[in-house]
Amino acid sequence: MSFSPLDIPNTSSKPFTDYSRWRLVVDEDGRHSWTYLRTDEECAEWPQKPLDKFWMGLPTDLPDLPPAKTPLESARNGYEYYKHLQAHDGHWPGEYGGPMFLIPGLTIGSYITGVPFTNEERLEMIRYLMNHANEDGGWGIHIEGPSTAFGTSLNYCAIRILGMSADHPVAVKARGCLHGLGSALAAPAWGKFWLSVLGVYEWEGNNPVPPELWLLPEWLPFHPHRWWIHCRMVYLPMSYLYGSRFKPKETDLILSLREELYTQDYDSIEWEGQGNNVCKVDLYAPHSALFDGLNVILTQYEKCSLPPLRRAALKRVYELILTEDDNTDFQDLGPVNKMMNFIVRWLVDGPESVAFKKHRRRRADFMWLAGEGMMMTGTNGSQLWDIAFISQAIVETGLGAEDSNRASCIKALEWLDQAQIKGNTMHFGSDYRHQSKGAWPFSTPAQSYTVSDCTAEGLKAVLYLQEHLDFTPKLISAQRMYDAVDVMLSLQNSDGGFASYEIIRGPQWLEMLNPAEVFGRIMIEHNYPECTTSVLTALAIFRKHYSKYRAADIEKCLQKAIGYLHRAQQPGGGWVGSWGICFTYAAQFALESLSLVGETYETSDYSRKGCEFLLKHQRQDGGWGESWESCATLEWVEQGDAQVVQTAWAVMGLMYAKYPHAEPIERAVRLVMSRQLPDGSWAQEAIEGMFNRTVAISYPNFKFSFTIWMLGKADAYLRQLKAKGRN
Ligand code: LAN
Repeated sequence: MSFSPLDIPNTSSKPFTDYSRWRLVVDEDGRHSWTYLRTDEECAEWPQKPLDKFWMGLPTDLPDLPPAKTPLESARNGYEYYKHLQAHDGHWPGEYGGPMFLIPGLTIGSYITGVPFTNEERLEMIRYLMNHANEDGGWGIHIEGPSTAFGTSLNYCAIRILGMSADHPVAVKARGCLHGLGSALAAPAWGKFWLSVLGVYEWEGNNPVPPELWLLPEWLPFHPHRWWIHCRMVYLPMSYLYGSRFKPKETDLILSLREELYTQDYDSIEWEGQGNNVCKVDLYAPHSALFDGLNVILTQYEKCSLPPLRRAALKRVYELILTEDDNTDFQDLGPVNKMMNFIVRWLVDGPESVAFKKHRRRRADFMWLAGEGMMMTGTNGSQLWDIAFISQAIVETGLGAEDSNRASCIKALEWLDQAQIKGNTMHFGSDYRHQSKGAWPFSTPAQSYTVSDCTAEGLKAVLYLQEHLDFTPKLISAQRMYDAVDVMLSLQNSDGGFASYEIIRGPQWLEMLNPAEVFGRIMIEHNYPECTTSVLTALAIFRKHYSKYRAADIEKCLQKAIGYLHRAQQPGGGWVGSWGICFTYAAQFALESLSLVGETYETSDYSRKGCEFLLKHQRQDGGWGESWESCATLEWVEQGDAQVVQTAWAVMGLMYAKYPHAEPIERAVRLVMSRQLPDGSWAQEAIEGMFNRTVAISYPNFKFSFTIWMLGKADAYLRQLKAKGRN
C-alpha cells in the first residue's frame, strides 16, 4: 500500500487483479464501496452475486428466459433479469462514470496528503486509464471525447502517481500526445489548478481565484452564494488553496513530472500570462473581454493583497468548507469539491484529526469497479434517480402487481422511505443552502442536497408504489408528501421554470465570468425543461391523490410551468436537454408534462410539433440515435447506431402525447425487442447522460428502466390503438 512504482503489463484488456475476489459493499443509506477479499475462506463465506458480477462485466450466469412474443413479455423478461441487480436494501446500485477529470483529483489529493490506495485499487485505476486512452495516447474530458490538454495532462499525472513508470509505452505515448496539444502549459483553468496543487505548475500561471470574494456584501449580484451550487462549491476550496498558495513537499516524482509534462525546461517557463494559454481543443467557453479585464485587475491585486484581509478571507472560506463537510457527512456535493475539501481539512485540521479520518472513509464512496478497471464516479452514485424510474416503470406496466415482483416493490419503497431527507441541513441559515426537509436527493440522503427533479421523481415513485398497489405498506405519510410538495413549490422561478438545486439567484450576465473554459453555463442556475417537467408531473399526479393540499398554489405553479415549457420549445418542435442526450431525452419529459395538463397530439400544437420533431429523426430500423454532441452544438447530431435507451425515450414521448398511429411505435418496439439478450438483459450501448454541455456521463441502469417501462406501456397502448382500428 503505497505510491511506489508498479510493474504494469502493456495490454489492459484482462484484469490486473483477481476479479473473483472483489465485492460490492452496500451499507448505510445505499452507500457503495468495493472491497477486495484476501483469503479463500472469505471468498467462500461471501460468494459473488450476479449484482457484483454484472457491474464487473463478468458473466452473471443467469438463465435464458422463454423468448418474448409480446412487448409485455419482453418487459417481464427484462425485469426478471433486473431484479437480480437489486441490492438487499432495495435500491439498484450502478456505475456512474464518464467524466475523465475525476481520477486526477482523487490521486493528486491522496498523494499529497499521503493517503494510500491498496495495490489492487491502484492496478485497476491504471487499467481504467489505459482502457480509456484514445488512439493518439491522450485522454478527453469524458470517455467518448477527443484528447484534450485537460484530460491528458491530468490523467498523465494520475497514471504516474498510481505507479506507472515514465518509460512504459502508454506513458510515452500519452506524453507525446500532451506535448502535441501544447504541453501541460496549455491546460485549462481547472487543469492548471490541480497541477499547481501537485507542485508541477506555478501558481502565477493561474488566473486569480481570490477568497476575498466571500467577504463581499451578499446583496452584490456577483456574490458567490448566487452562483450555481457546483460552481461555488468547487471555487470555495479552490480559493483556499490558491489564496494560501499551497505547495506540497517536493518528491522525486514531482521533480520528474516537472520535466515530463513540458517541452521546455521547467525553470525557464514564463508563468505570468499562462492563464490565457488554453489548448484550442479544450476551449468550449472562451473568456469574455469582461473576464479578461477583471483578471488584469485581480492579477495586480494579488501582487499587493493585504495579509490581514487575506487571512480573514481564508478564515471565512474555511468556515464554509467545514459547514459543507458537516452537512454532507464528509461526502460533499460532488467528487471535485470532495477532494479539494479533503486537502484543506488535512492542511488545517491535520492528518490525525477526526475530520480528516471521516474524509478518508468517504473517499471510497466515489470509487467504482467496472469491467475496464476502477473509476472515480460523478457523484457517490445515482441511487435515487435509478430507483425512481424503475419503480414507476414496474407499477405503470403492471409488472409490480405480479406475485413474483411484490417483494421487490416493497423493498424499493422501503429504500425510498429512508432516502427522503428528513430535515434541513445542520448549518441551515448560515450555509446558503436551500431548504431540504422533505426533498429527495440524487443519490443518498447523507449527501443531503435537494434537487428539484429528484424530489419530483422520488415523490412520483412513492405515489405509484403506495397508491397504485394494494399490498404495499403506507410508509410515507401524507405530511411527508406535503413536505416534498413544499420543497418543490419553493423552487419555482419567477418565469415558471425550474432549475436544478436552487432558484436562480444571480443575473444572466454572470455567465460572462465563466472561468472554466471547458464547461458551458456553470455560473448560475438556469431553467431546465427536464427539471420543470419532472416537478410539473409530480404535482399533477400528487393532486390527483391529495386534492386539498395547497391546491391553489399547485394550480398556479402548473400554469406558469407550462408557460415556460411552451416558450422553451424550439421552432422546430424540439426541447434542448441538458442532463441527458439531448433532444430525445427532453422530448420525453416535455411531452409527459403537456399530456398531464391535457395537451396531446390531437389537442395541442406544442405536443404535435414535439411528436413531429421526434418522428423526423426516427431511423429506418425503427430506432432513434442521437450523439452527445447535440448537447454541445445544440443541434441534432446523429449517433452511429440507434440506441435502445433513446428509442425508449422517444416512444415514451409519443405515447404520452397519445400519438394516434401505431406504425412508428411498433417499429421501435421491434427494434428494442430485437436487441434484448436471451437472459432478458440489454447490452450496454453509447453513453446516455450529459452535463455542463460538454461532459458525457453514464446512466447504465437506463437500459433497464426505460426499456422495461416503454415496452410494458407500449403493449397496452398498441392494443388500445388496434381496438380503435388505428395502425
Ligand atoms: C448531475 C446528475 C443528476 C442531474 C439531474 C438530476 C439528472 C438533473 O436533472 C439535475 C442536475 C443533476 C443533479 C446533476 C448536476 C451536475 C452533476 C452533479 C451531475 C451531472 C452528476 C455530475 C455533475 C457534477 C457537476 C460533476 C462534478 C463536476 C464538476 C464540474 C464540479
